[in-house]
Parts: sequence; structure tokens; C-alpha cells
Amino acid sequence: MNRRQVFGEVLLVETVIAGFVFVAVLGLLAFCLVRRRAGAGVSASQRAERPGLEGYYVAALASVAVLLVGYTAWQNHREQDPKREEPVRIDVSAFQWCWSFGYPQAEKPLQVSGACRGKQQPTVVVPTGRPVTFTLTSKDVIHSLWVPELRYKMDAFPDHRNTFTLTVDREGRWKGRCAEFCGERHSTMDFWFKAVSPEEYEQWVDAHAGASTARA
Ligand SMILES: [Cu+2]
Repeated sequence: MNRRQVFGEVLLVETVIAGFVFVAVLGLLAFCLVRRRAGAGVSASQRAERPGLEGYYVAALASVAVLLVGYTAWQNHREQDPKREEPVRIDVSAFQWCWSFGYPQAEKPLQVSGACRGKQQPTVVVPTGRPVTFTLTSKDVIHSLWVPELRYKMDAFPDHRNTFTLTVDREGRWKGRCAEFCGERHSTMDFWFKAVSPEEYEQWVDAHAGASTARA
């Protein structure tokens, strides 16, 4: 399932539940303020505790929290469900202040990189309809690969590898960014994320195999 759809569904469900809780709390507060306000013939209760009521309150909040966490985890699992197909592998290396994308399955080493300045923004190319596994690491500080339109974000740590698999279901070109402040030129760490048909992808890989700064 497409990440964007999953994200949209989860956001909608969580917004509805949060909205319901918000309205319920405000309603209760308004009720108490109006019905229990001081006035002639009304004296304040001397009770300082309501353990029974507080117990219900805690149980209700815990139920909502468990429901939301369980639902989100389940949706995440659905989205991450890997296809049996062999994924395309892309090794991402972040550095101050740009990205390098390697294609280890190409016949000859294929690397896409740039300086992330002006027109030197690198473009990572992926095929549509096939799972693509990204392995992220960093050469210096913590960065975070983010493609807002596709709702994908994953941190890149030095001396550590993070992986995620996605399947893009339509062709297109989207802006990618760094989502972790990483120094002076963090804001310039933009790249392009381009999805093309599997045929076009194979042609592109064949045409650029062996290149260290392939262009899309
Ligand atoms: Cu950054």
C-alpha cells in the first residue's frame, strides 16, 4: 500500500479521535463551570478526592492511547509489508552538505552525487511498481532524508545503517530535503527524487553504469 495513502488514513483517524477528545474535555469543563458555579443556595463540596471517577478517567485515556498506538503500528506494518519481488537497492550516503546515491546492483559501479548548490542537485532515480530498498548512512553528522510529497523520512547516522523499502506507484519528480539540522548549509541539501517506468529505469542504469556523477 502506498505510504501517502496510509499516512492520510492514519492522520484522518487520529485527527477525528483527537477532535472527539478535545470536544469532550471542553464540553465537560463548560458543563462544570455552568452547572456548578457558585451561587445562592450552592455550597462547594468538601471532597478532595474522587478515586473512582479518576480511575475511569485514567482507563479512558489509556484506552485511547492504546488504540492509537496499536492502530498506527498496524498501519505501519501494512505499509512496510515487503513484496516478494527482489528489491532495487540504493545506498544513500549523506554528508555536509549533500547526498550520494549508489546503485550496487548496476553492472559497473553507478553513483549519483552533486554539490546540492544551484543546478548541481543530485537526482535519485527509481523504477515504479517495484520495491526499492534504501540503505542510509552518513559520512559526518546526523542528516535525515525526507521526501515530503511521498511522506518518507528516515535519519542517516554516521557508523550506522538505516533501511526502508518503498514502492512508488506513479511516475513523477519530487523534491527531497534534509530534515535534520546539520550545519551551516543544511537548508541547501535539496535533491530530486524521480520515479520512471521500469523500462526507462533499466535504460538509465545501462546508460550510466560506471558513472560517478550520473545525471537524470
Ligand atoms: Cu541537514
